[in-house]
Amino acid sequence: IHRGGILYPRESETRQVVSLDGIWNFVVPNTSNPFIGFDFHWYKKDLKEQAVKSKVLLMPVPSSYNDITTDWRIRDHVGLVWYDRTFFVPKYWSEIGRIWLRFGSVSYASQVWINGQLAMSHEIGHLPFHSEITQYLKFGKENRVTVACDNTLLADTIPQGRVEELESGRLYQSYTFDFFNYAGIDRPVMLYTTPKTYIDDISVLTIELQPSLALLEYNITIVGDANVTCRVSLIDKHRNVVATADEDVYGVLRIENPQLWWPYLMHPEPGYLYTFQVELLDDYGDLLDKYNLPVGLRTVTWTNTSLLINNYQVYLHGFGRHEDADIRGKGLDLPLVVRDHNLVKWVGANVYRTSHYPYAEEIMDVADEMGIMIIDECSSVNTEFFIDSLLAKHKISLTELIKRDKNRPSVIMWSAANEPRTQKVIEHIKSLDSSRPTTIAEAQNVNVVESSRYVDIISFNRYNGWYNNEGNLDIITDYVVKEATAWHQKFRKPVIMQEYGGDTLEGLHFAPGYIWSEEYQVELLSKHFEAFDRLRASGFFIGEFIWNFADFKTAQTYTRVGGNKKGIFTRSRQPKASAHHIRRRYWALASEYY
Ligand code: BDP
Repeated sequence: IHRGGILYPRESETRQVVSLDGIWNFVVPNTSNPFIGFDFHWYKKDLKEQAVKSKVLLMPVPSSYNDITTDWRIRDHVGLVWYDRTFFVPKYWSEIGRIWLRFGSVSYASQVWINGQLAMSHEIGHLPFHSEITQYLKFGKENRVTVACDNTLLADTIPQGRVEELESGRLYQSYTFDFFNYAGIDRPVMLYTTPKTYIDDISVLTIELQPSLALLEYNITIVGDANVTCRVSLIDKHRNVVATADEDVYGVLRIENPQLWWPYLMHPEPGYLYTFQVELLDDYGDLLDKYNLPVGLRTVTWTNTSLLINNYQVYLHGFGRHEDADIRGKGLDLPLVVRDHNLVKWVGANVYRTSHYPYAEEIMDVADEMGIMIIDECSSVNTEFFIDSLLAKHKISLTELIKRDKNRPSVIMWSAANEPRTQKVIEHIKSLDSSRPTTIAEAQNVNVVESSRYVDIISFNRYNGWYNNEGNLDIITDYVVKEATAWHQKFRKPVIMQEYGGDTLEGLHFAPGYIWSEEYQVELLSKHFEAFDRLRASGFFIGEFIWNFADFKTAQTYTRVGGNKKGIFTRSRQPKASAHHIRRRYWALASEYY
């Protein structure tokens, strides 16, 4: 596996990108021998040639495979599945340098063969991986890519789970996290080219903002010929070059009268992006490689009572979310991505947390562009204990996440999730990026938690009027005020209510509000709003996040009717009464900025 940068494949004068998305062949091995694909080297020939024909299904990529068929055995499958497809590589590609294959994510452990040769493997879901595959390709001919994907979750996988054998002999995956364990090739697959000497990674950071000046620090990694000139330029929306440098792979650009990246609702033109253009030139001044990275100029700073973007205090009002939809599960779906962000804007939210794993890069692109702030969470949820191998993997997942998202202006905070040995994880984040604050969504009581000692911002999740005191709306306001205050007093840090809410079946009405009805959800939210207003007056409370943006699918349990229904939008992204209610509040909060 390639250990360098993980830049998103972008076309340029020197790079070509070809999508391998589409309908792939898909086989679920017979339960009598789950390893049959390895025993019989399924990667050496087309799946259609190997497996019984009726077993080869059509599987869209990107998509989770679970809800595509009508077979519950595929929905609840535990273990390996196989994918393949063929593709052509033009003859002239043999002259142009390097060919790469990149998966936006495969959930979870995966191995990839090109023409029968193992080309790469990767373990953690929700994160991209790529490798150079030039040496495995047949140029000017048909090629085959085969993927084996294993969704088994164990004590040392991320996330964790347990596999039991039922009396029927079937394997059953249990897990404690509250979202369906979707699996498969769930994000885009891209074939792309780079020259032999290429731009491997870019890091940018706004290091200073003065009234009419911004300083942007950059660091570029080049692989290949060391004798190249690296020229960088910052280009604005009107294609004007506003700053350039051509001395080194490291430097600081000075941008006069910069247009800053502002969060949505804080500026008439939020989400302003420049293009950070990197060019590699040879001795004759000829272009070898070129990469265009969208960047936003903005700073994030924090104190023990506040969070500041571009030196302005922000109040965060948004959601916890999921990548989840009917049929495609966690598969990337661009219409849904844009619809979701339009709803985020409609409701007047300025932030969301990527609970409980890193979201697709295409989603993050939309947030960057619209000025929606993101608390970027790594895939560690409900971690019950830490064995060394799990800690090592948790660090790998954070490294991969930060490498992927470090340049995104939308990412204003890293969330390391919940677990006991937090200190090591937070130290690891700080060693990779100290420019953003860290947090952890704490579900435990303030008196038993020590992990928040290490983070910069306290986040707590609490279900008053739901898991605690169900039906008793009148206790909510005081409980929330007391608890948030206790967190601040114990750790002297800014505090966010990172999750609160209640399940609501759309169309269920009761007056007065009764648990599960739309009225109850509205009242439950109102009681929290009262608490938040009191807390805001005390100065350390910096954000409110409703759980959840939309209804989502979970494992089958008797507490979930068709999934978790705490959304203010239904799973098909239509508003419940609560959405209209929140909209009034969020827009009123936003009016304070202007
Ligand atoms: C929280 C979890 C979240 C669940 C939520 C709930 O962080 O994943 O979906 O509870 O039960 O504690 O709705």
